[in-house]
Amino acid sequence: MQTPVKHIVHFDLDSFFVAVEILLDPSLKGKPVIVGGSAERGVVSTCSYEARKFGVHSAMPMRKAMQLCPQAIVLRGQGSEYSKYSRWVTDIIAEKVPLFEKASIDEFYCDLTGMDKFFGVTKYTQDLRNTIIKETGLPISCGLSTAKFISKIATNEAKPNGFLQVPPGKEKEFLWPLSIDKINGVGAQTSITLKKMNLFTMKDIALTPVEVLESKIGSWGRSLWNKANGIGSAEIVTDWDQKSMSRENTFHENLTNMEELYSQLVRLTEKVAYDLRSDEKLSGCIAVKIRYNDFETITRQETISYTSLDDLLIKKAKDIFTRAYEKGRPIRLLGVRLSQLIPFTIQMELFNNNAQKLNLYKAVDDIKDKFGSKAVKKAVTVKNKPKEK
Ligand code: TTP
Ligand code: MG
Repeated sequence: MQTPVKHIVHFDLDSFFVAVEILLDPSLKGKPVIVGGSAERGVVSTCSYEARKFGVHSAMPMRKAMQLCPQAIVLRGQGSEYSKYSRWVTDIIAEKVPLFEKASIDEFYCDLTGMDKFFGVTKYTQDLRNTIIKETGLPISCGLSTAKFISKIATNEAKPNGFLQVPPGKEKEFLWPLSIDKINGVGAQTSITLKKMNLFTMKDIALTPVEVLESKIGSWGRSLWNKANGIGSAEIVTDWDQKSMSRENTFHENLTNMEELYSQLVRLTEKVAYDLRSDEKLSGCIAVKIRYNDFETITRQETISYTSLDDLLIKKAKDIFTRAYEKGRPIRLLGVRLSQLIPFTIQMELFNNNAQKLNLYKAVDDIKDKFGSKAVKKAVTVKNKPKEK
């Protein structure tokens, strides 16, 4: 039996952080705008399409961006607003599409297979895109095809503010003229290797024996060859919002001392934040679990701006704990759980002075990887260390 054709839409907001800034200050519209860190040490988070004309792009050092486009308006960014709009778009999609995956702060895959029986998938996609634009005011582009990677490329080709459909059977027609650099995962090094082999377009890849590709670029060769031939996954990860990460600790002796409890909370949050960064995720929800000595257990959670930074998570964990804990009552277990996880495919934390913080945490993570988690601790967790079971 032939597998039915899949209909996969990929959505990605256009110059997302800047688009939010424009909603907050419409006078920025049409101007070269950069969201990023300081001119000395920061990098560009993103920029408006007007600034892109000057060659500015994400992850470029701010110093270079300012040389290329000195007239640009530079903003430091506001994480909580971006999280709010990201959630708004997620809610609109969730209401209209049962099978969808949030692939990053501003991109989504939706499986519309089956809906073609009731509505045209093209019309459904266009209507959904228009609804997002109308309700939130944010420009968004999308691509519709039979596989995730083709739809993502179609979105990029449609940007800014466009829609591109690659109908079933037309995959090669669309893919073959494209440069290999348009394929997600072809890094700078692979690109050089392939170009040395005189392979420049997807057609060149498709017409090269797969064994030759494998011998030059390893296992990635087959996956690239498959892509060039229009073969790719259409599987939507639907349980992305049910996954969570947690750390908890049962104490030898029940605790009532606030300082000790706070220091335990910091330790647990540090550990789970480390897990989060190791898994290259951001979290949008934090929960604190308290088990009293009589085994009564309470869990309180709070939605937060997407983050992977220790200090923001620790602050929230402490807030939640302080509100939930009945002071003086002995505690036998504490836990911290992070949920609403989204891939950290972007350097989301790079606004304000977060780049430096993230680098610091990453450096600490590296030491923990090398020497174990006990190697580095914050001062507060060293001072008050209760016995663990
Ligand atoms: P992208 O979707 O990659 O970029 P974009 O939305 O700004 O522009 P477009 O999609 O139209 O090309 O990333 C989404 C947001 O993630 C972006 O607005 C800012 C943030 N980001 C960073 O902070 N650092 C980065 O290196 C990248 C790529 C994105
Ligand atoms: Mg985007």
